[in-house]
Amino acid sequence: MKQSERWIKVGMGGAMSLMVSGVVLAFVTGLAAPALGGPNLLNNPGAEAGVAGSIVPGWNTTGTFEVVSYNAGGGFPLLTDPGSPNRESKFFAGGSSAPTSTALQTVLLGQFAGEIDAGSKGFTLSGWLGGFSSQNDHCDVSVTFYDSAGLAPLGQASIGGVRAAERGSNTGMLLRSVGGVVPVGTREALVIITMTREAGTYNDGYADDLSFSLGAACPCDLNGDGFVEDTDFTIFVGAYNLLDCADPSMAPGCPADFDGDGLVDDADFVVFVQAYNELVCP
Ligand SMILES: [Ca+2]
Ligand SMILES: [Ca+2]
Ligand SMILES: [Ca+2]
Ligand SMILES: [Ca+2]
Repeated sequence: MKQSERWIKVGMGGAMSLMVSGVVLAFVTGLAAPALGGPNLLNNPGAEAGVAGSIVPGWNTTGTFEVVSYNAGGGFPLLTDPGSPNRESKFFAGGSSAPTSTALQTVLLGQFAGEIDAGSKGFTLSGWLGGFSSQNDHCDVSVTFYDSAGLAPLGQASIGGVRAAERGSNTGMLLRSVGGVVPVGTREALVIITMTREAGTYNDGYADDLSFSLGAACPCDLNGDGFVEDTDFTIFVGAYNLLDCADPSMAPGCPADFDGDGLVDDADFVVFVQAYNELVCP
């Protein structure tokens, strides 16, 4: 990346906050937050395991939930249709006939108990969701947090609702994302994909490249005072100027690399700006 392509010009002094505000106006809409922090905890998140039309490894399914190959014909999504850049060869679909098809997977979170109970663990649920042409068949994905007994729901978040109007009546999938703080007491998370048929006989709720990951509850609060403000921005700019997490001058753990790709770059700046705009940590 050329330095001239980077957004922040270090050393602007008092102009920094103003510039951040301008970027908020320009970029805060239309960008889904990337998964922050840790790895994707889902098994078979992109439908690549197993065989198309057969059982779906990693997920317990109901209805006619199935895996379909891109370019399968019959109006199914093409490899060139809107969707995940990392889609590989298969996606999830609602299947041949059921008006509602589901797939669920439980993620055990006991290894994170300490941070969860301190209220310092955040989560991100994301996925590419969509449907067929002008039909309103769609996909919703929810995560519900449970205690150690697996009985009492402690909280829930969901993404979905990518109906025809949101797709411009085109076949394909759009990225949706939601995040928050993992409720205190959580020991497992139940992720449910729900495909809903609105038209025709085939349930054309589609999904690919789902992700459920945990990270810091407020990763952009780089000095840990509960707010994302100018002090954090100064720290961020220092890391942005170094760019590479491998730089010996970078803070240990490279905390400003919010999307975990090994660089502190414009993608991280977008994440920072969103948090800066909200100011107070969740
Ligand atoms: Ca896939
Ligand atoms: Ca349909
Ligand atoms: Ca702060
Ligand atoms: Ca990064």
